Amino acid sequence: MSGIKVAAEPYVWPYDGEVPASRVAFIVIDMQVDFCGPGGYVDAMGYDISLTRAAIAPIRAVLDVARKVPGMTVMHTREGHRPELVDLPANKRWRSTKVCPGIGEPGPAGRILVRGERGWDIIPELAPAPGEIVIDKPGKGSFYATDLEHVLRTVGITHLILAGITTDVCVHTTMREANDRGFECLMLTDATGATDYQNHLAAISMIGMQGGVFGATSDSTRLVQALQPLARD
Ligand code: C5J
Repeated sequence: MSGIKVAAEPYVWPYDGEVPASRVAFIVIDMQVDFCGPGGYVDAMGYDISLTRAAIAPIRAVLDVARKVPGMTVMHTREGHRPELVDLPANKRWRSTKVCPGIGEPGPAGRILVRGERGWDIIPELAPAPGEIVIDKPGKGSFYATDLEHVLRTVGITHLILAGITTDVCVHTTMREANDRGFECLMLTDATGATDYQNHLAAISMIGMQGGVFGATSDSTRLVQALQPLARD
């Protein structure tokens, strides 16, 4: 086998047969302290961070092999705002204060979702390797107000494999944005996680509708199996 082909639902991914690794990006979304670390935003809001932390080991397993596949791109995203909060829409700010602490306010890991603060950092276990692309975004989707699409098209990426948190918010929004732009998407169900497990399951179920309305879903084990024959030490 010379390309990537993954057992998935509701179809073997991708739709167009085997895709060369050089046209595939593995995108790890928002694995930041604020979303899965102790003292981060999600923790401060009172959610159970074991649900978002469940994605860490599966992502790590994929990273270990994806980094050895010649030509495959690994990318990371971070949600966060400028320290002056000039890119924080008033409605997002207002809503966040309903479940305190609000975005921009001090929390145990620094100002919530503010660029440069400890909580905004990607967790050390999944830190970007030298040369991996990091996209900073002010919203939930990774395409909005970023150069992600420009970078993907410039590098020649046509297929995206999505992991990270949270399944129902930033991962789903990014998958929908990517799908509308013609990128062929695969989301990994065990390498994602939500603050509410039922929402995680619902987000997976939505992808499978209409023959794969946003793409397909698989898991880290099946992706690693598909990548291993292409990996080089
Ligand atoms: C959220 C995200 N859930 N990364 N952000 O607010 O999904």
